[in-house]
Amino acid sequence: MSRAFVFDAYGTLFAVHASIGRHRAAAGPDADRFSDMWRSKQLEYTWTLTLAGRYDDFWTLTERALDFAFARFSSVDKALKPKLLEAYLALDAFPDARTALHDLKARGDATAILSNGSPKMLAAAVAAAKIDLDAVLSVDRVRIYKPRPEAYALVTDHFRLAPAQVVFVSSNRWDVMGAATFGFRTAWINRASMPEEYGPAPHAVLTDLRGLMALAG
Ligand code: LAC
Repeated sequence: MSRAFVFDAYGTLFAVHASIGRHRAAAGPDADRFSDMWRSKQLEYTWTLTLAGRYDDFWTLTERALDFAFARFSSVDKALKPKLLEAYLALDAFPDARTALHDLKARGDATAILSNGSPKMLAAAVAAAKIDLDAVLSVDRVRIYKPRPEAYALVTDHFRLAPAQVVFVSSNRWDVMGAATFGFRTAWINRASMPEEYGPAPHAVLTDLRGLMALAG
């Protein structure tokens, strides 16, 4: 095996807003802003804790961010908390995820997840989505969040590959930046037509995972 395709989990393979999607009617008119706040606080906590030299696992931060969103949007009923957390453990995979993973593996490339998610969260998400990968790597092993290089090094250590033999796939532009800084080839899955930021440009910018086979063909 001379190449690995490594995927970010949340937002790339799994739809982070699917949790609120299942409870949209109950959440009310602020549902989307509430979900955006939940996601942005979840990420912010990973960055600020890592900068401060601290670590709490991603499930703890996911719950803490959800508590913040409830405090910020009083219109959303706090009784939804256990249901939203339960749904977060079994998020929908994007429709293109299973096919992309299958096709890459069939061609002989290794496939993996590298995620900030805790091992418990990732095992639950992979099982619920019925996807198959060669490795599911969590930053929990090093207790430092992406985009720190120690997190991306979990991939090269696991597969014993040089960074240039890894194609890192993420819908999070900041994650693509971290992966490129580490030396990975990068594919930014820009599902939401977001503007370019950070630089230098990723090796590929795709609207979904279907273009990955052509990229590496
Ligand atoms: C992850 C988050 C950051 O899966 O999307 O690592």
